[in-house]
Amino acid sequence: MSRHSWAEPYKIKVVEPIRMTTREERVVAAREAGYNTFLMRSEDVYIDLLTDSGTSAMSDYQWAGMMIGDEAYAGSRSFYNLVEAVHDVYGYEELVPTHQGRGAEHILSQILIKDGDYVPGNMYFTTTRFHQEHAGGTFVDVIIDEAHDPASLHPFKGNIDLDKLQRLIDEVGGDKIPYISVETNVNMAGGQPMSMANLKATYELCHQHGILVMLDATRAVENAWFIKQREAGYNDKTVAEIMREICSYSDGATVSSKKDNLVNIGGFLALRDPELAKAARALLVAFEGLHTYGGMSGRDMEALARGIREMVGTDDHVHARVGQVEYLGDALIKAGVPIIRPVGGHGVFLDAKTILPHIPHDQFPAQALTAALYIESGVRGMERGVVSAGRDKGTGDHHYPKLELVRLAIPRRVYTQAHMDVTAEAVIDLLQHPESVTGLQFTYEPESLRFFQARFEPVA
Ligand code: PM9
Repeated sequence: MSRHSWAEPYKIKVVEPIRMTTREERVVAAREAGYNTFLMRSEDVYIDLLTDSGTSAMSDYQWAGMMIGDEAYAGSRSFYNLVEAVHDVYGYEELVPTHQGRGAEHILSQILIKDGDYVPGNMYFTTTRFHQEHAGGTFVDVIIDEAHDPASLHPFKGNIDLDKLQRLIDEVGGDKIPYISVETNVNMAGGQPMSMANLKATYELCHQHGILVMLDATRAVENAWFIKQREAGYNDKTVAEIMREICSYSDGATVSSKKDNLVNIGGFLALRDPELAKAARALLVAFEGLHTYGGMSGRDMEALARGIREMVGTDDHVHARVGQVEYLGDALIKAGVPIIRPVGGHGVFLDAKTILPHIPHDQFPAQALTAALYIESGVRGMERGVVSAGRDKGTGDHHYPKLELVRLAIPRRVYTQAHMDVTAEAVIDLLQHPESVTGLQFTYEPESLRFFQARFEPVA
């Protein structure tokens, strides 16, 4: 029988009730949270699309693993299960476990970046750039221009622009670039993949100049799925095979296990070079925990080892995951809502600049739209625009990214298609009256990673 539709490769065994609030309650909740969805209580949210990070539903097999996690301080059996899973699925020999992705970014940045170094990357990520700058480096964006254009239908908007990279190498010299940070399925570009051909070419260019290639493999499985769909020669390969090939063009990776890996907490730095791993472990024991647990408990590591195998166990998993995101994206495209296209792997991104042309960029259109969507519908998204981009360290001015977005990130295996329908209706209804949304101004602006804890009020 040939299949025309896909369906989730699981059925639901446990449910968690959610509660619809009244508009009056949400007006108060938004004001009390300073119009920042990070500062809201989850109990005040109906459909929570703040993030796909740490919000996945684990399988019964993972929960069973939680019961047999080995909580030994040193040499936990669960750690060795994790080492084997990372080796089998990603292909790296050296594992440095951390409490989550930014723990791995911290350690990688500290062991490789010196004051005055440059770290190129395919668009910035907030915590990644923070740690690069914190270590004395300067981030340089070398993603292709199409990534900054919401309407471009380029199939691999996460690609590195090799000319931009070559220009940087010519300008500053390879010895000032310890590594390139290559993100799979680029989050801030809208969950956009890079092609295998581009990754391979990047690896070759970097190795000619003695520059290491470090992946941010946080959403590599979603990237592998897009390669299978879009790149010639990969349709007959499994996502597991494509994953191994992706990692083969790298010297290591940081991973936030709270995404692809299907757990609620955890992460790791994986490396090939044992000497580099030794340097990483020296810092690990000071900042995260012993080298056989990082920041994780034994049960966390057991569930993670199982999640890593499960994410590539069958292609049906990632098909259904990306398929659900596409379902929401397609409903919005059909209704004429401007979103980042092609629809990304982990969420749908509303183009706030186009939706709210009356709000100047320094009054934070995406932050304002995120708050308005919550107030009107109880759906919680996240700003990914000027607030997230922060300020230039030198001039103190806002970074003004070309993309000013509201991200609706879909947790894995959590919501149903009906939740996607309700979300699409909420966005479409709100866009009937975009002029009712007003700009925002800071009442509190943290010095770094300001989007997490900033507070706002409507501009009078
Ligand atoms: N990403 C997200 O919602 C959670 C924090 S919001 C800033 O998208 C990449 C590509 C990520 C990521 C987190 C991290 C950091 C690194 N790289 O949150 O520390 O998307 O586990 O990972 C979030 P941790």
